[in-house]
Order: sequence, then structure tokens, then C-alpha cells
Amino acid sequence: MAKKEQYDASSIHVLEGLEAVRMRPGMYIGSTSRKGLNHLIYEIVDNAVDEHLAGYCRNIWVTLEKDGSCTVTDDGRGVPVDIHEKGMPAERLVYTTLHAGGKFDNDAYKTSGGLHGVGSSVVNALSTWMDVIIKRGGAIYHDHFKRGVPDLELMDGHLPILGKTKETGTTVNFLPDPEIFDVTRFSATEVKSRLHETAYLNPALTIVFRDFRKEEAEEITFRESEGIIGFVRDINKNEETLTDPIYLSGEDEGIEVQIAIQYVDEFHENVMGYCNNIFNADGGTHLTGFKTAFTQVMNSYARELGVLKDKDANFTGPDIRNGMTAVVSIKHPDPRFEGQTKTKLDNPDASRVVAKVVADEAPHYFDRNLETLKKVLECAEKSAKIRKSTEKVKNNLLTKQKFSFDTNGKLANCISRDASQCEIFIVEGDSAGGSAKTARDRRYQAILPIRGKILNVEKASIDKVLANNEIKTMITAFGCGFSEGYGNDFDITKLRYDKIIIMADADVDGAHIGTLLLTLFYRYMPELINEGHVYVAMPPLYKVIPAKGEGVYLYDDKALEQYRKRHRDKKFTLQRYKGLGEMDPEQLWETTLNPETRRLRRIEISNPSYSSDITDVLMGTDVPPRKAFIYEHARDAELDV
Ligand code: 2B7
Repeated sequence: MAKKEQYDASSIHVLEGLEAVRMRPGMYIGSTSRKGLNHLIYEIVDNAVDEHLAGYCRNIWVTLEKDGSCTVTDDGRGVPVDIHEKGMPAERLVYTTLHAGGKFDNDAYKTSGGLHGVGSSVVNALSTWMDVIIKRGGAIYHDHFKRGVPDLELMDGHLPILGKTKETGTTVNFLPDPEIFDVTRFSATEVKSRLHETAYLNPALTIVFRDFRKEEAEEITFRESEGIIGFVRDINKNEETLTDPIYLSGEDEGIEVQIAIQYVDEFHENVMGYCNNIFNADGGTHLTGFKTAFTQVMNSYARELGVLKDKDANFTGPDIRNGMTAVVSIKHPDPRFEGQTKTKLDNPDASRVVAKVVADEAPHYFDRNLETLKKVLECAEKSAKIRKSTEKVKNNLLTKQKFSFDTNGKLANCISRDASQCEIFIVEGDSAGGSAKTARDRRYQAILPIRGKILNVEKASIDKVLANNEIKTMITAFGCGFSEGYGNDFDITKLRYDKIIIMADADVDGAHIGTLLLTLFYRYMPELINEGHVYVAMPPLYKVIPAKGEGVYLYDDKALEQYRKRHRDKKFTLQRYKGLGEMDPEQLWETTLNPETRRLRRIEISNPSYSSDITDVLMGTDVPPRKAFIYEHARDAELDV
């Protein structure tokens, strides 16, 4: 009897925890968009990876099932099933309580990042059902949950046993809850890319991905025994590389450091930091340590070899990193993260140890690889030259910015100076721009018309980018400068608008203009996207006006088809919008500008290493990879709303 009461008390506690997760899913998994949906898989996989890091699991299988669920299996020790102090199997605590992580904290799980074991219960709470099978101690145990609540009766407090086995491991099968998520179809492309990344970061791990949702099932095995060396090679696979990957590694103060660097013939740097296998979108101390030490080492080589003379100033850090792709991966026993999004590593010892490894190991490497050394210094020289010539343009831009808040080209600015309230619409074409200026609420909505297609920044050098009028106008209007390989002048706190809204026609040309603008923001103002300030307006394609009643806007052909089916015997007139320019100001207000009625799509980066790669594929100079991508994804095309 006493036992039963105890169990009831803890199960109330459990329900409260799960309720909190279901009330605010975004707090636990970031968002309820497709990014959040895919994240469920990563939370479960991360636990299996932790089991690998603890030294027990060699293989992980990830399967997208026909019924829309996902199965993850590992061949680790299996989640413990013995009765825990609270009177339930340890496994139930792992899958139902938000703080199971702490209970199981031991040395084996020291190098974990993310939600630290809490992930399993979060995924459970956000799933219609979850099924768990554990092979351990000779038996196969079973558990099942509905929306996070256990749904199988225990036998004397123990999990039901399905049979005997000599194997060990954990299998988790779950179906995301459509009550929680905006979309429930996992993105195979994104999941594969993330699993591939995980394989690169764990060279002794094999990950098998299977997709049974298609008619023809897909199976891929990711095993990357070259580790992060293979990772940078892969990131650069569509680029003209200038060096072989450079690999540096070492350990100090209990922190393991691995660095892979490769130079390509490009105008940007791509340096990515990982701590305990978790990507740190905003970098942090490991990257500062790396950058400072690498700059120092290269400058002293430059002087030693006479590339820099006594009278010359040092190369800047960005000079040295121009064209660099690098992955800095550390394993830290006690990682701390800074900021709201927890994506910036904060431990001072990480900076110190990474810097030490670079200072010790880089000379070792370069003394044996003089050709690579020369190439890197050539890159730095070239970059320094371009930097000097663009500094002038930049100064002009910065001084102009000070004086021309309202008279900046064709910008029709808003009255409010409270950035949190303000929006700027970037509108394609003068005529749509004109209508938008009439239609807007000038108190907080600014309109910036741009003419035709802007420069594709993926194919242009920085001096061309900065010479482009449309781009200059945008940089000036936003107010926060720009960041690139030649010194980071971007300051998001100066941003004048909370929302930057791309407004282009709902046709192929409009889509092209959208991608050109997104490429510009992604490469030169990535924080705008990372911090969620960039949106794409979604103007409707049709308006149906029934004989009786109010007109309805429809946003795609599917919606029109549905409308036709639902109103089969009713008469209505159909207006088709060819472009924004055809709407009168009133329609434009209602469909695209009015926050009450418009539709916006927020742009978010689902997988940073993949995005850089894909931007290059889609926007770069090479045509064949782009064609291949389009063919491969034509069938997947789907709308996130
Ligand atoms: C902090 C919690 C989540 N856990 C263990 C042991 C093994 C183990 C796990 C797991 C995902 C899908 C298949 C430890 C750790 C719970 O405590 S979680 N394996 N795999 C997993 O979740 N895979 C463990 C010590 C001794 N024996 C087992």
C-alpha cells in the first residue's frame, strides 16, 4: 500500500513536468516548426551518442517509418531497468521526468552537451505515443507511453519482459504529436545531414539511416573514420581547394582538442566550433582561442619567411582566415554556455587550451608542410590587399550612414524610431514599391523598393558587393553594418527594424529575388537570420468572391482545389494575382502588410554546416551540383507555414 501511494505521488510530479513541456514546447526544443520536429530525432540520437562516448555503443540505426514515426536503436548497454528509489523502473524515470539527467550523472556521461539526458522525456511528452525496448541482462524489456504518460502495467513494479536475448541495447520508436507540431513529416535531407555530421565528429561510430516512407526504401551508412578531416573535405567538396586539410590535435587540463583546416578559393571564412559534439552556432571561447593563436603563428611565419617586412603591419585575423574552412571540436568535462540560445561556449579554459594546442602543434605541422604554409600566406597577402582597397569604400559607407537616415535612396522610412516596433519591406520593382508606400502604416512600416535582381553575392568578390547600390542602400537602412572576412563590423544592437520582410511576387522570378536577398543576408549579415529577423511575405495567389459573403484569399493551388471541392455547387468569381504590382493599395495592405491578416514565413537555419554548403550549391558558380540538387529535391518541395 505504502508503495502504491509513493508511486502516485511521483506520477503526479511526472504529469506536471510533461504538462510544462507540452505547454511550452518551444522552450525545450526551440520551435514547433520542422526544425523542432527534426530536433526530436537528434535528442534521442544524442543519448545513443553519449552511450558511444561512454565507450559502449558502436552502431546506431535511425529509421523513418512508413507510419510517420521514427525508430532509433543502439547497441549500448541498454537503459537500466532496475527499480529506482521512487518505486518505478529507472527507465520510466528517464522517459518521464525532466531531471532524470542529474540522477544518472556519472563519469560515463560527463561529456554530454544538449539537454543532458532530459531530452528523452521531452521527446516522449511531445509524442502521440512512444515505444521503448531494452535488451539488458539477458532479457528484452518493454515499455509504452501515450503523450508522455506510461501506458503499460508494471508486474510487481518491474517492466514486462518480452523474451530472452544475449544482445544489449536500447530501441526507441516515437510518433510526433500533430497537436504540438506545425508539420509532422521529418525532413530526410536534414536528418541525413545531421547524422552525417555526427558520424564525422565520432569516427569510431557507425550510423545507419533508413527511410521506409518512400516506395523505394532508402538506406545509407555513415561511417567517417577520417573524422573532422573528412568533414572539412566534405564541406569543401564543391569548391576549388588550395590546400590539403591541416590537422592539429592535443589535450590539456582534461580538455581534448581537434582541429581540421582547409583553404579554398573563396571570399569568406567558415569556422565552426563544436563542444562535446554539439555545434555552437555563436562560436565561443574555443574559437577565440583558435583564431588568436593561429593569427599569431601565421604572422611569425610571415616575418620569418619575409612575406612581411619590418615596416609592414601584421596580417589581421580575418586576412589569415579568408578562404578558410575549419572545424574546431573540443571535448570538455564541464561545458558552460552563454546567452539565451545557449549556442556560445563560455569556458575560459577552452580558449587557453585550444590556443596552446595551436601554438604547439601548428609549427610542427607547417615545418613539415612548407607548400601548405606558403599557400596560406599567399591567401593572407591577397586578402590584405583587397582589405586595404575596400577600407575606403567602407569608410564612405559608414560616414554616409550617419547623415542619411531618412534620405537614403528610395527608402520610405517609418516615423517610429523604436526598433522593436519597426518593419522594413524590401519590395521588388518600382510599381509594387509605389503601391506599398501608399498602403503601409507609415508609423512603423518602412518600404525599400529595389530594382530587379540584386547582385548574386556568392559569385562576387567583396569589393563588387560593396560597390553595388542596392546592397549599399540595404546595409545603410538596416543600420548595423556587415560582417565578412575582413573585419567584423556587424552590430546587431544597431538594427533599426525588428522585422526585415522580403516582398516579392509569388512566381519564379520572385523566388529568385528572394534567394538572392537571403544569400546576401546569410553571407554578410548572418545574425539577422540567426536571431530571427528575416521574413518572407507570402502574398496570396487568388481571391475568391462568392455571390454571397466575404471574399477569401487563397495562397496556393492546393487551397484553391480544396475551396472548389468544398463549394462545389456555389457560384464565385475568381481573381488571380499575377504580381504584387497588380494589387491596389487596399488589397496590398490586407494581403501582405497588415499584421492581422498577412502571412509571413520566418527564415531559419536548420543545419548550419549544411546551409553554407547548400548556399554554395544553389548560388555558386558551379552548375552541375545545382542541377543535381534540383532534380533530387523537386519531389520534396513543401511549404512551411
Ligand atoms: C541520462 C540518461 C538518459 N542511459 C543509461 C545507460 C545506457 C543508456 C542510457 C541509452 C537512444 C535510442 C535508442 C548507464 C542515460 C540513460 O543510463 S540512454 N543508453 N541509449 C539511448 O538512449 N539511445 C547505462 C550505465 C550502465 N548501464 C547503462
